[in-house]
Amino acid sequence: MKVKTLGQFIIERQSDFPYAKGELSRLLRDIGIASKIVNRAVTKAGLIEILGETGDTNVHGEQVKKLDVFANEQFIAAFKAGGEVCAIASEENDDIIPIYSDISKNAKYVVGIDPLDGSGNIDVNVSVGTIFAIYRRKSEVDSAGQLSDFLQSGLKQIAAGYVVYGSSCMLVYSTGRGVNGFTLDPSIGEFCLSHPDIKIPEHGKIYSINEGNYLRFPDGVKKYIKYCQEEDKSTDRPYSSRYIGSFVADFHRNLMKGGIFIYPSTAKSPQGKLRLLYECHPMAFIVEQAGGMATDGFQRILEKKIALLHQRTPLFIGSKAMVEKAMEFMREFSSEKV
Ligand code: AHM
Ligand code: MG
Repeated sequence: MKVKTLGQFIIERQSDFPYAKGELSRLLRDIGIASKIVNRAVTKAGLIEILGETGDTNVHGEQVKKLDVFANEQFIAAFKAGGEVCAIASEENDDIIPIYSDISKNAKYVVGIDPLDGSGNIDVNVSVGTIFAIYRRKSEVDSAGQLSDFLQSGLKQIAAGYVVYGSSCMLVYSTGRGVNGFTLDPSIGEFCLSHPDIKIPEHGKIYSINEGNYLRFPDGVKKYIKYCQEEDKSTDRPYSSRYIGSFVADFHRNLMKGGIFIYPSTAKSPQGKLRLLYECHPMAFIVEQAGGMATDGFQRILEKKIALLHQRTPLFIGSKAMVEKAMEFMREFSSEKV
C-alpha cells in the first residue's frame, strides 16, 4: 500500500490556500517534528528517569525534567527555530512568550498550546496528549506578538489539532477543510495518513465525565447523566461511561466512536476546569469540522468571548445529537448562564 506522509499531505493541501506562501505548512511540519520528539520521551518514560520532579538529577548527573516541562521546551524550541510564530501561549507559562528574531520578524502566526495534556496520567502509563490552536496575528509584523493576538474568537482559528500519545502516536488536525488523522509509523519515523476526512458519528453511546464530582454538578448535568443511564431500547440506552482523565484521549475516542465529553462547572470550579484558548477552542474547531458540536451548555464554544489568557469554560463536546440533548437538559434545569 502506498503511504502518504504528513509532509506530503501538507504540501498537497497547500494549494487550498492560494494566498499563503507555505508558512502554515512549515508551522504544521514543525509541530509534527516536535511531537515526534515528545513521543520518543513519552514512550521511554518508564525507562529513563524523566519522571522525577524538576530539580532532581539522574544517574548521568543531568537535570531531570518532568515530561510536561520537557514537552513545553520542545514545542517552544521548535516554534523559535521555525520562524513562523511571533508569540506562544502555553498552559505551562503564566504569560505569553513573545518571539522576535531575524528569522521570525515577519512571522504571521501565534500558537496557543497545551504541550502535555493529562500529564497526571504519565506516571501510570496512560495516554496523554498535546493540543494546539493557530491564529493569524493582529499586531503589526516586525514586532513580537502581543496578548491581543491571542484574545480572538475561536472562529478565527487558522488551524487546530492534537497529538495523542497512546498505544500508537496520532496527530489529528484541521485547517478548516475537514479533519485528517496521521499515525506515526515508528519504523520509518513518519506520520502517515491513516484517518482521512474524519467524521464524528451523529449519535453515540459513550458519555465521558468525572462522576466523582456528581454532587457538585449543575442540575441539568445531573439529569442528563440519569438520562444516559436509563434504559430505552429505541435510543440505545443505557450508554456506556468512559473517562480516562486525559482530555485528548477521551476526545479522540469519542471522535472515532461517537460520544459526548462533559467538563461542566462544579461548585468548586464555577467556570469548569478546561481552558478556552488551548484546550476548548482547538477541540471545538476540530469537532465542528468533523460534524460535531461544542458548547458551554448554552453557547457555542467558538463564539465565546475570551478576555484572559488562561480563561476557563465549562465544556460539552462531541456527537451533535448528544450535545443537543445535553443542552436541552441544561436549558430546562440549569437556568444559570455561565
Ligand atoms: P491538565 O491540562 O493540567 O493536564 O488538566 C486537564 C485534564 C484533562 O486532560 C482532563 O480531561 C481533566 O484534566 C481531568 O480532570 P479531573 O481529574 O478533574 O476529572
Ligand atoms: Mg490540559
